[in-house]
Amino acid sequence: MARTDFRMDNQWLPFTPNRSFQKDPRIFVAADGMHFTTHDGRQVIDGISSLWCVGAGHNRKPINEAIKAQLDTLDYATAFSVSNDKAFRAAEMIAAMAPGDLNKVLFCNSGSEAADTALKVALAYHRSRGEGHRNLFIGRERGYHGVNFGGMSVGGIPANRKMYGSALLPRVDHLRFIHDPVQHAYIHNEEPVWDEDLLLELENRLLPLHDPSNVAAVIVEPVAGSAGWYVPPQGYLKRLREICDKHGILLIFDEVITGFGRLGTAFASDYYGVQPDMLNFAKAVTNGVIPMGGVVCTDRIYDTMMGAHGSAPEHAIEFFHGYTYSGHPVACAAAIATLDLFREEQLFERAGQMGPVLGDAMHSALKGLPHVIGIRSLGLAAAVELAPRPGLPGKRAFDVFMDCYHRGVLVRNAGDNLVFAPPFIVEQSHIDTMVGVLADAIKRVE
Ligand code: PXG
Repeated sequence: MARTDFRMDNQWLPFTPNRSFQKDPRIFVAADGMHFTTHDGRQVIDGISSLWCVGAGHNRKPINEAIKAQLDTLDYATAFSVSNDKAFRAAEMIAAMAPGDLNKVLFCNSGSEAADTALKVALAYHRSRGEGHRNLFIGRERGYHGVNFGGMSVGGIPANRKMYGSALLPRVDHLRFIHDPVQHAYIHNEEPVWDEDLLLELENRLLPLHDPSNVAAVIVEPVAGSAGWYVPPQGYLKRLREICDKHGILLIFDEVITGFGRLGTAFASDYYGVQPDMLNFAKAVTNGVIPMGGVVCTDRIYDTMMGAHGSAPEHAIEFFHGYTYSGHPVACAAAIATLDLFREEQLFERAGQMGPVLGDAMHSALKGLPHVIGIRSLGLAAAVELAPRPGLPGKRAFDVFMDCYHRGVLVRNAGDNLVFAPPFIVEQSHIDTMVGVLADAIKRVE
């Protein structure tokens, strides 16, 4: 049991097994660079950038200083019918980084809100064009777009459908998942080449079934992140773009994980050379320090929405949506400082360089170990998949996660995957420790 001088009776922990946590608490009290300090004074490597957020590492002075300065200048201003200078500047920087004509940023506060915002833009956009019948969404099995009802509906997480299925959006269908555990169990910084065309199903089954003229948008994560870092087949996203274009369907990339450097480029959209109509972001945009999310839309979407109201009085709101904290000045100050820091320290390039180092270490240390049935690395993230313990899916990976934590490494267990996605400042020595500790834990686990 931990030595704590605080009560632990009142926080109900999110996405956490609360009962086991109470028996063996894992509590951080400080962080710097690549490391946390725990409540009992130990150092733990943040092997997952605190769930894909902290690209620049912890406790970065330029970000902290920008936040402090913002608090002393403009702490908060409402976002509706007025705005603030930092929100315009942050939007300008994000639009400049985003590919092509993705130039219009709608701010929100999380990836979940970004998902719901993008789905609402899709409905409103089609309605503005006189195609209100386009109201069906297509997501993908095992997709994760957050916890709100829209994101859960287009997501493909079985536990969500089990628990909340009765309240999910009705007009949704799903693409097949993008994994072949036989042919492509091991992927090392490459795009797997499939014999089969995974998107034939969309063209030959889903679209004819629903009629393409009823489909508002397809939403996918370019690389399936929280499911356990699953990489799309070569050409998949390009072909998805072509199919959407052919049928007037909007394509939404959820880049909450892949956005801001994880693949060594600003966005996965750049990595794959495919531009969506909307791009969702969150997490690393502020280095995780202050909540922020958003959706970048094309000029075409924005112009259409504005044009549709050409005959409406000028005081009419064109998009009936927004959050109290959309474009919060403190979050925007954090975003501005974070994006400056990414550029000054060339951290995306660094993520691109360190990715193969992580991938090499994972493949060479873990392939062939007991229970290992797959390893996938791309960009600065890598996953090892374990065979599930019979009757107890996820338990083997959970045990490995706990073992690693106690030996000073924070890894992410996702189903029976263990995933590393370290800050971009990671060094070879951290990778050696992370992967060494993980390998030992896998050797020990039953
Ligand atoms: N979209 C994607 C692609 C995400 O990965 C969200 C939306 C939701 O974001 P918020 O900010 O509402 O949590 C996410 C969140 C994991 C893991 O294990 C990943 C996320 C959340 C929790 C765990 O990789 N991503």
